[in-house]
Amino acid sequence: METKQGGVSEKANARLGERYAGTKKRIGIIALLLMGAASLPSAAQPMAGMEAQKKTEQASHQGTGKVVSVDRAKLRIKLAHEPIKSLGWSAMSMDFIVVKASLLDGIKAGDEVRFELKQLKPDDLVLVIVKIERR
Ligand SMILES: [Cu+2]
Repeated sequence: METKQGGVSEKANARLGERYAGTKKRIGIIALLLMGAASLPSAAQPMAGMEAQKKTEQASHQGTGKVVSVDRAKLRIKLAHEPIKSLGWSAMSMDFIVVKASLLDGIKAGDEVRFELKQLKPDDLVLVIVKIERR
């Protein structure tokens, strides 16, 4: 039992050593990357700022598709949408919620539409339609 445990811990130590060596290597790479970033032309800096700002906003996604059915009272619309790359969604038919009934004014089954999906709250998993128009 004791010898077995000793063997295990020796192995664990060896593994820890490997991992430490790996970490050192990674730190070296990170340092090189940071040096690279520091030497980037200053024109790239506003872009980095914009990217950071984007993350604090709620994500918005554009889609296109065909209206299958509309349920104004329930704020629902069923769309056969085309792939939405920004979400990694393939084409499918599905129900969406619209933020307000007036968005559905003049929208009926069979219409070809373009729409915008948005999270209402940052941690919301549900994306709702905030804009929809015939195309
Ligand atoms: Cu879908």
